Amino acid sequence: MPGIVVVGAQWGDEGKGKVTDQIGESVDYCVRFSGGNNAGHTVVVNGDKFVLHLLPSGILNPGCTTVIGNGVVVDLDVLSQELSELDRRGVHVARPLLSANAHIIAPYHQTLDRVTERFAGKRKIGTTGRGIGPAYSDKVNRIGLRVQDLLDPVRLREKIEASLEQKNQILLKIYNHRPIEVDAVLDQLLAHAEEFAPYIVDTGRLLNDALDQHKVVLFEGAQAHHLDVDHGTYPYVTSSNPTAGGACTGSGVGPTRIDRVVGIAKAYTTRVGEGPFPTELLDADGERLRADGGEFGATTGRPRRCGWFDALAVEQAAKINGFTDIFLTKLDVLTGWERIPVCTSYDVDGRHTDVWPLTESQLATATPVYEYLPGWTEDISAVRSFSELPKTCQEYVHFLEEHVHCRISGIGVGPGREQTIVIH
Ligand code: 2SA
Ligand code: GDP
Ligand code: MG
Repeated sequence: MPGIVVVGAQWGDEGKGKVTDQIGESVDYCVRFSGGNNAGHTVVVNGDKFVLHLLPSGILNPGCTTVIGNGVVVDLDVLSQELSELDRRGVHVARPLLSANAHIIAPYHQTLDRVTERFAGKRKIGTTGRGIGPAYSDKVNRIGLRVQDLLDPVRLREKIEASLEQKNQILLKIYNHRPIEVDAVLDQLLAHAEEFAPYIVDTGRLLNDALDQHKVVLFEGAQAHHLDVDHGTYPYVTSSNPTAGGACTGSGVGPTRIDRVVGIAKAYTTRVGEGPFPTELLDADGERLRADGGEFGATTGRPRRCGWFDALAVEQAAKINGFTDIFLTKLDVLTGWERIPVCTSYDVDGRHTDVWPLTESQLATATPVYEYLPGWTEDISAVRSFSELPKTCQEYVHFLEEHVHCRISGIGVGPGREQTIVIH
């Protein structure tokens, strides 16, 4: 199984970091292919908690080479700080290899992200404010800065000048923001040139060579299916393709190299930021899920919106991403509910549907229709085999499998690496 893709099946924070780290014990390369430091991937090793933003979650496994692919947008300050922080905690890791074609998040991208959100009023997206959207929009507009530009300061300066010519007009005329100086940006970026230059490589060739040698390469998704700019709940999405196809374009390997696509789904649903969320609970039940699951943003600390498992949302993700299997996380969080609702269809304008709605307007009016499953009270966090789970808990898992049309191959029963049930 040399090429494995791990992607989120809902709206993010499903526990991709934990699963990637856990599978990472047996992989040679771990690759981030989309997003940037908007991601917050939590890994708990022997009780020590690490929250990774740009570093691939395989970094804590000795022997795993980490790669930041061309599809990622890189904040050099954050990358440098993340590495120093690990060092400070006594965790000495090999630096990630950086794609020469990955784009750089410049300070003006962050400024634009924040002012745009501030002035958007009720049209705001609820971004992480990390400059992700503006950096990707420069990439598509062909005025972006790339990691390889660190190797050519003259070219880098020209690109910053070109970009700022446009940005400063927008900032001044629309947001009444003072102009940003070319030199300040150039100095801030070049301060990292020496540090990262030896690690800038053609990561596409490197990964293809590794796959030719039957090495195991894991492509780690950030965010999730329903935050994908093409397939997600547009416009309330991130600006990249966190879906499985993005693993190919965002790292430079062809679809023929991918053998397995693992969807990570939480046993309930959460979302952070604005946008539709049919099964959201705005009552005490939602608060209980948030408290029991510790549902707060791993990057911004924002409280996550919580709701019941939405089988239509995960079934759609399974289909579009071609999941070979699903890893169901945080099942332990559902312990203690007398009955657990699962959304198996929507009522859309008086019409019943069991597939994901076609349009934004239909999704906006979709009302969830629930089926109720019996809960369990036993603590399952120390369970390591499926047959030891309470009967009703096993039934819950089988019910989800049936409704998302995909096999569940693993279950998370706690944040620790070892708190995992593998189903053969
Ligand atoms: P952006 O910043 O432009 O990517 O925001 C656009 C939307 O994407 C959502 N988004 C996320 N949703 C869940 N988790 C993410 N990572 C952090 C975490 C989030 C945090 O692990 O908790 O700490 O707040 C993430 N990153 C982006 C975002 O909420 C917008 O809806
Ligand atoms: P990611 O962005 O998908 O990597 O997920 P986050 O790290 O943002 O959020 C997932 C949270 O759930 C983290 O705090 C993890 O430590 C935690 N977690 C992951 N899997 C499990 C699980 O099976 N049970 C419990 N209780 N917590 C889990
Ligand atoms: Mg997260």
